Amino acid sequence: MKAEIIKMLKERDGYVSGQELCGRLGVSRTAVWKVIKQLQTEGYGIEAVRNKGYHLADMTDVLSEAEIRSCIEGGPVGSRVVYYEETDSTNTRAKALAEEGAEEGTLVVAERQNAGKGRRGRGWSSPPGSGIWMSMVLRPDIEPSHASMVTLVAALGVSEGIFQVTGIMPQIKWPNDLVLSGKKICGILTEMTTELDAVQYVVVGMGTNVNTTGFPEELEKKASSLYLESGKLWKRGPLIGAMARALGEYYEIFMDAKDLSPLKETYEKRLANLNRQVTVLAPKGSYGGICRGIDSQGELLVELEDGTVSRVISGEVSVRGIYGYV
Ligand code: BT5
Repeated sequence: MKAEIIKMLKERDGYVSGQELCGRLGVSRTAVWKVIKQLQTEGYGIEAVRNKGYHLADMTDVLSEAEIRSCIEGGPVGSRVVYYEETDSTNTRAKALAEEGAEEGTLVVAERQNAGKGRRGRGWSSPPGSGIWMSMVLRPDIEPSHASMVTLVAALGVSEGIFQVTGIMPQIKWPNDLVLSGKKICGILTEMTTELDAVQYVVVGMGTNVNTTGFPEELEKKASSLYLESGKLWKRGPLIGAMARALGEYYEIFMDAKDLSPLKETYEKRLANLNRQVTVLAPKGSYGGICRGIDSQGELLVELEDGTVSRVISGEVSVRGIYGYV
């Protein structure tokens, strides 16, 4: 039935009504709806409009090495592009390339990841056709203890790229998420390899939900996409190009200063929960306070009830606002 529904949707420029699908396939509306939901979570851009039916969005948004290259204008990020139709994880691929000597700025992009990674062993849902799953190789001359700042630089770059293409500026949920309307649209995973106390390379993976029309049940409440937030489908090539350019610019500023002092003000403007009550979930227990921004090392400043300021280091902690996930 799935294949038949896809076929019918592909053959029609406009909408196919639910009734027509039910009639042709001899099944109930609920059965059709279930298959549509399933297809959406697999990455099909199916729009469902009341009183009209279902419509498969124009899939001119093709990702390929040539398409990505054509959207990259130079600059340090994207000097080399490696593209996979399907891979385990672009971070794993980028690390393997870095081990083989891949230069700084190498960008690895996949249409689909079958083992997308979040932090601390968590997974990252990466269906084909709707998201940007990419990782870059960096070789910063910084101390290993400073590498976590690269995550904040990446959050600035990705949010700027999104803004330049869509006009929508996501907020940053420190340290590694971008959010819109309180839901996660992007997650960042930074991994580092050191040798003799020096950074050998850093791989920064960025997963952005672009044209995702629906999420698996367990993510529905906390995940969103640029499509769901803007009502528009976006071409991923130009988004990758804008992200790469902005990432490169912020990265150069960061590397000149070797800390976040020149970027702190911009970061704080985008910081979700600035001057709001947050809860810090640390392994030794949780505590509350008011988020007061970041310091030049990228630590989150949380003002406690007695007026002292706690510096939260990313890693083992999570920060929540008082209203749920953000
Ligand atoms: C992250 O981890 O947010 C980092 C995600 C990094 C993904 C990119 S994609 C390209 C590169 N290659 C990889 O293999 N990874 C990187 P964390 O903060 O641990 O969040 C993970 C949690 O986010 C999961 O446990 C889910 O609850 C949720 N999640 C999973 N997939 C999601 C999605 N597509 N959108 C929003 N939330 C998602």
